[in-house]
Amino acid sequence: MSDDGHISLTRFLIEEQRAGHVNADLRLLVEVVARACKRIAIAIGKGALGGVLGEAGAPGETRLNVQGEAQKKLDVLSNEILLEANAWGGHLAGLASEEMELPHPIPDVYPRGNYLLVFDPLDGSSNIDVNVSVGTIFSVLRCPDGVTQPQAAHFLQPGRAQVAAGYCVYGPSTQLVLSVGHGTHAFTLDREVGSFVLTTRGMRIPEETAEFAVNLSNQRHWEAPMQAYVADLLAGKDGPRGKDFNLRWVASMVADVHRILTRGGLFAYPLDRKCAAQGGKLRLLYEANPMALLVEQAGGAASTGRAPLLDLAPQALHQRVPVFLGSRIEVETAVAYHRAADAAAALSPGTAAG
Ligand code: P6P
Repeated sequence: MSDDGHISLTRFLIEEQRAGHVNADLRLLVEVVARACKRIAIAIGKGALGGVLGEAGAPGETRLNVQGEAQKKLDVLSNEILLEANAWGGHLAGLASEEMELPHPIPDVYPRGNYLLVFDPLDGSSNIDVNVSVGTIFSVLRCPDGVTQPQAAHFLQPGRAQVAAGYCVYGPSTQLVLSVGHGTHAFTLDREVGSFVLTTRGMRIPEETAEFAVNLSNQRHWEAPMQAYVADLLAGKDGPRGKDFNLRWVASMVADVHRILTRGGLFAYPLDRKCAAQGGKLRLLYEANPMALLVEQAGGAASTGRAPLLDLAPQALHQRVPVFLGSRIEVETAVAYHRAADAAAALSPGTAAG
């Protein structure tokens, strides 16, 4: 412990290595990602003074990323920072990013390691120009033995195969939330020293909650069980739930999930008619899976509404899925609405489940 009683991320990871929870390469990988997040935090913190706000590309031109979403300058910069930081360390066999259609190889001049890193370099970037919290989300997988040029298929591993996951939330404080499979822990950036300091060892999500996060403007597009579930939340203490619920929606997954990891709640981005054809809105490999690991490691639950998220076998690098995660009992309640609707539909074929 340092003289001010703080445990740095470096010390925490060394202790995790002594405990056999990580090896030297994975420890280095997490430290490299954390260092990249510090650089991203500095760029974001400059705001308009750093010339990094607004759309990427020439004035008046809207540049779309592989998702078909308008790309911000900070999306591009954050992606470049993470690619450069992870190129030379010898800990990775390959990387994949929300901002790139295909996996990014480690340059031949550098040694390769045994891990795959997949990330959303700046999630919620539509919030940047209005100064709302955004974040970087990352997930670490093992590269299959003998693979030195990983292709997309090598990243298609279920969320339970993750060896580490985390996010960095760029908010009033910059916090790194990390799991290496032994609990979920929060570190706050000490800007004066320039290092992440352990501020919550073992985050725990309350099993029950009176708070939910959903984009209510999509309500008319939801499946019937989701409409029924939320209608009962909104009915409050006079309805079947017998208590009032608060609604919070930042529209930045990292900010909403951080609130839930800190004080409980339910986060939902369900299927709706607008995104059903794509399988959902949020991406499985670099949004849903890392968040699901962090939440489960904090005693919460994470589901598609019908099955545990971490059990899904990914079919594509940028696959989208419906997401329900947070307080365990509330997630189970939402899942129960979906399963009851599916069971009723199975008994009377020809009527839609939702
Ligand atoms: P909507 C941000 O674009 C994001 O991917 C998540 O961070 C966030 O939870 C969601 O989309 C917000 O979606 O439809 O409310 O704008």
